[in-house]
Amino acid sequence: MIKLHGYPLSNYYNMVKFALIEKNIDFEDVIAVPRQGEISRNKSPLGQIPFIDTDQGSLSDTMVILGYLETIKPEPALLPKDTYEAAKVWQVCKVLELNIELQARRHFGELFWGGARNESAVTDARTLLEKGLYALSQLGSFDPYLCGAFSIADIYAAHTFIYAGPACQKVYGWDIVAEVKGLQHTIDKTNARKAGAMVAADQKAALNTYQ
Ligand SMILES: N[C@@H](CCC(=O)N[C@@H](CS)C(=O)NCC(=O)O)C(=O)O
Repeated sequence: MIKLHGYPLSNYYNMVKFALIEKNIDFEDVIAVPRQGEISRNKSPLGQIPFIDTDQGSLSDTMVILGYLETIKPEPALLPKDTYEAAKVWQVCKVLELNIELQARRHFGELFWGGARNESAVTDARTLLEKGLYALSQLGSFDPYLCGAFSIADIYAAHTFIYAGPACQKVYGWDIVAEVKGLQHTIDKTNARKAGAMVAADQKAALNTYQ
């Protein structure tokens, strides 16, 4: 059985958990908190969560894990059957990762731990965020989900904007979700799914435990 390592305040961990639940894949949850030095570098070479144990060994990086899960259990599908349409879902995920999540993450210290503003990130992160939001507007159909049918892109988006939104609000006074027409609606639909509610409940319960 797959073991999922991480903890429910991690948005990346929550993406993988969401997919495992959606795909009805049995898994064992193993709590691992990076700041508590609990990450095996043999299993997760960058020392990051999430990572999974499979029968063949460990795997880390959320997008890699999501692709792996889709391959080992194609149904219920979280990717379009059409190869090109599936590639477009991955393209959206890359934009979310590189231009939204990683840029907003540069402000997480201020958002979560009251750290000083990351002044060197303020301008260049914003430029990349603007590009990312434009790309999402271009790539998404938002009808009814980000890329049409519910997909990995929706899981990625919901658990990117969950922290990226408040971070940009705090630093820039900027509502980045509102910049992309239809995005809030698809995030709400994603969070309203059974898996979304389960992940959110665990995240809420963890708030008191891990901060
Ligand atoms: N590229 C990784 C990023 C995962 C990541 O940044 N995880 C955070 C927790 S949300 C972490 O492990 N941080 C500790 C560290 O980077 O040392 C992925 O897609 O899974």
